[in-house]
Amino acid sequence: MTAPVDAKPDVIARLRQLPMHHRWLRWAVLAASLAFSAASTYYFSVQMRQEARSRFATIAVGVANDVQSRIRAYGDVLFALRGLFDSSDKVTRDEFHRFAQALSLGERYSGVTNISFAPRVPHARKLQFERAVRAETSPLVKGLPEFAIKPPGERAEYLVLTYIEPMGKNVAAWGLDLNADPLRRSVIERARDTGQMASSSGVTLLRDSSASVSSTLLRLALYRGGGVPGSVEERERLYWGMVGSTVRVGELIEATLSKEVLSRAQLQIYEVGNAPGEGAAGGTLLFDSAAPGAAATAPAPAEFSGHAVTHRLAVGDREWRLRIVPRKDPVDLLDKAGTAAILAALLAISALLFWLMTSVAVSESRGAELAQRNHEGAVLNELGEKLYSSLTLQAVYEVIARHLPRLLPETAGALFVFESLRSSAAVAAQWGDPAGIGEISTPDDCQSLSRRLLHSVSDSAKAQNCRHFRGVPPLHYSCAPLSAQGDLIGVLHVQRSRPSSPRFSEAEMYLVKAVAQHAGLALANLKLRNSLRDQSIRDHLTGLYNRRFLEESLARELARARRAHSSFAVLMLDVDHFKRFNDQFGHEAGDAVLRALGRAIKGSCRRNDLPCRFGGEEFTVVLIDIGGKEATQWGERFLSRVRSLDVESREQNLGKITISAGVALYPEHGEDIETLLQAADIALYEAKHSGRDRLVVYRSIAVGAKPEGAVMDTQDLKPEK
Ligand code: GH3
Ligand code: MG
Ligand code: MG
Repeated sequence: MTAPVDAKPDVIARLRQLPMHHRWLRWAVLAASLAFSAASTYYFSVQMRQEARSRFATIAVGVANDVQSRIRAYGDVLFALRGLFDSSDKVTRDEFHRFAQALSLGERYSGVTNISFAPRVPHARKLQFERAVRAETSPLVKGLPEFAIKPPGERAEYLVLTYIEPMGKNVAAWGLDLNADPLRRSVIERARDTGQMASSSGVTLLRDSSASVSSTLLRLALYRGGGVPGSVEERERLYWGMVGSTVRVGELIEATLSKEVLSRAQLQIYEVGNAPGEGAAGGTLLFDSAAPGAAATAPAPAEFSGHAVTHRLAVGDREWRLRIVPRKDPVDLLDKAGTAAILAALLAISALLFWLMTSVAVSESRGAELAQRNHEGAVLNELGEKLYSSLTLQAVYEVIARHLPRLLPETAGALFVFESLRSSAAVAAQWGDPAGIGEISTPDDCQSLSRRLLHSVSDSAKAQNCRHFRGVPPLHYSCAPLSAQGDLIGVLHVQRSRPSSPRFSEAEMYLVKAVAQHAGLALANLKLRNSLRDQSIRDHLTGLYNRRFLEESLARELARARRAHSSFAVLMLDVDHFKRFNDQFGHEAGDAVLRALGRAIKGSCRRNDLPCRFGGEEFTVVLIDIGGKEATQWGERFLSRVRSLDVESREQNLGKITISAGVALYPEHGEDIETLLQAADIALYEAKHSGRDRLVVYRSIAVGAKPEGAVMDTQDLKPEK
């Protein structure tokens, strides 16, 4: 029985050691998984941005490459022109026209507004040169205004735009001295000195009245003898003219880049200057796809400028800086949705994990609770069994005191039991060291008794308290009434052994109630059993033991005396002329005499003696551990006590009562019950015959004390030894 009960706390302890018992664990796992979710989402979004950035960078590289190859193609036109002039002594206006026709400038080189040829004219040959041009008969010059070098004025040398293809809208520039304008002159000097293509951007053409149309001039020098001479001096000496072309930047871009590309990105082109301090960031804005009149698209939102890509391109001897900014978020909507989906999935997994861990923790705590309930159930069963098998009140109290600390750990308490109905209840059992326990003087002193219900207090400072405390009541306590067949017979009081302990749980209150019920029933059973036993061994009129009990007890006493070599006396008592009380005063009076004698006998006996009613008006008293002398003295004393009894019935005095007594001693007068009882009876008979109201010891007959007329009879009756 005890083994499984004691095994339970191990199960509870083991359950308490499981990892899920730690409440913080699932929170830690939740925090870790949330941190992991955030970190992964951040990592994915960074990856995605980088990918978007590199995707856009690829587009930008494409744009830069397209523009670069277009510009290279424009440069190639100039080199072809130089080839034309190098390969012939004189290139006529018609030949130049046919060359331009062959190139189909308008279709194949969009943005190129013209190609031109300008010979170097020293001041001395100015008039001669003008005359020669005016004398040209080519149909190309028919109807044109009269040729003259512009702007007017005398200069040491002129570089005169002579052939221009197509002439149409460019006629304003015919005859222009390129040396006259400082910007144009600087390109020419660079082209002359390097022999390479030189460029100047941000120029507004004469034909373009609107200043917002920016153009680039490309120039390539012509040297006598063809090719490019080896040194700067040679180049300055042999330089005789210049071929060039003019490119409108806006048109160039429109022809190069598709609308689709321009709708995805804003393109800005700056010319990077050569002036000191003019860094890459500076420069003249040549083109902006967002400027009105250009591609006429809205500028890229500022938030995407972080994705801007810059490329540098060589244009003649100058550099262009291309700035390409995305106009739409380069991060795909799908990618964004993907990141959000990853985040959502990770959060869902975190939540699921937390939920699972919480479920496991709850199951574990339920398991521990179940094991605890099992343990309590087993202890409660054991307590019940022990209570119901207890034979004495003391045993019941001991069972309570021993089991309650196991059933309700960290508690102290006491069992109050009423000694009889309407008396006060004293502490019958206690465990732990209950504080301030007093006494229950009236049922009103305990709330559980006045309400007949469990009274549980979780904060005695705020509750209506019981009055059975000495001083301040404990902070948490519970009282349960003990009842038996509807009568309140006591109280089970339980309190926390330490004030810091938690209040009583529902389960603990249930246990207090259950123990009180068990204890009440056990005490009631015990009382019932005791009263039944009393009924079977006692005579109900006098309250003395009956004859059956006398015979049983005498057998026990005989065995004990034999073992202990001790002695005892058997006294047979008989009321003298008892019939007279009945006859004279009625049966009730006889009963009153018997009751009075019963009280007197009980009052004269010690705890271990056996006072019995043998039957009718005869009594037997067994005096334990006593010799003949003391037994005689006791008998004489008792006879005189009876003489002085004053018994009344129906307010009538019954007069003097006397009794006769016969005494037999163990071991002198017999060693078995029958012999001893017979000997005492013979002695009693002798007492009656010798005059009543006296005591006769059996031996005295045997020895021959010879009471009148009885000697022969008694000798005949004397039991064999
Ligand atoms: P003696 O001195 O010789 O003993 O005379 P006695 O009258 O006492 O003796 P006896 O045996 O003749 O009478 C006993 C009477 O006791 C007979 C019976 O009616 C009466 N008696 C027996 N038991 C009870 C009882 O429980 N109550 C009452 N009232 N009378 C009883
Ligand atoms: Mg009698
Ligand atoms: Mg009698």
